[in-house]
Amino acid sequence: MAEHAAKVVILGEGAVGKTSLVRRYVDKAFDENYVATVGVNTKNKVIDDLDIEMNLWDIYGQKSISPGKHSTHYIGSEGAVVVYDVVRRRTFDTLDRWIYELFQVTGKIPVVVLGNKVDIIEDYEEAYETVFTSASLEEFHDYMVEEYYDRSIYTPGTRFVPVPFSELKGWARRDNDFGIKFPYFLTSAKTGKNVEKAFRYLAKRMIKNKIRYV
Ligand SMILES: Nc1nc2c(ncn2[C@@H]2O[C@H](COP(=O)(O)OP(=O)(O)O)[C@@H](O)[C@H]2O)c(=O)[nH]1
Ligand SMILES: [Mg+2]
Repeated sequence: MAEHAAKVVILGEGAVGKTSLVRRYVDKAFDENYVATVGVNTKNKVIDDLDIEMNLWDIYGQKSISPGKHSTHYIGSEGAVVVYDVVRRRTFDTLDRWIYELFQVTGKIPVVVLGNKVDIIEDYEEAYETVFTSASLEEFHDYMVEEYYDRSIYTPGTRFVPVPFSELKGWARRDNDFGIKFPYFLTSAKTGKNVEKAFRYLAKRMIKNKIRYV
């Protein structure tokens, strides 16, 4: 038995990669096929050297947030991973609402914010030998439609608008509704980039938080 045990909820809009991030972290695997989560899946992960067992609650993604719908699943959470999709701005714009809904139930608890699917941007930059921030929005959108509409990861009609890193930084440092500096990571469940690091960071914050209140 680990010394610490903590419930962690994974939040964010549908198809941002919540299930994939947990799968990458716990099972070291990735699947490009999108299967919407039904109900809630939980997985345990022990970090031996931190002596903590995290009980990860992967809550079903849906098209958009509807207040109160998830609240019962938040009860008892000691930390949260809040995820958006770096190529769909809409999923970034609702971060405040997800966190607000969470904090209503749990009070302020440690949160890490993940801008997921950063591999898509890296692939784009490699293909065009440019940075996506210098691409026109139309060019980026056309690229995404060309590359991704025939895969199951996005439904046809999806609007692709990338979120610049500077905006994530600005939101996490000051432009959020909570007056909190949120730690943030750009991740890829596909390549594994920063996934381990992000969960580990959250684990450390939760341990600190617990010790403070014991
Ligand atoms: N390229 C890429 N695709 C991803 C990544 N994470 C998730 N996906 C894909 O995005 C879709 C939705 O992922 P899923 O984990 O089911 O999202 P959830 O609804 O938030 O649980 C699936 O097709 C995944 O394969 C990522 O980091 N990179
Ligand atoms: Mg899911």
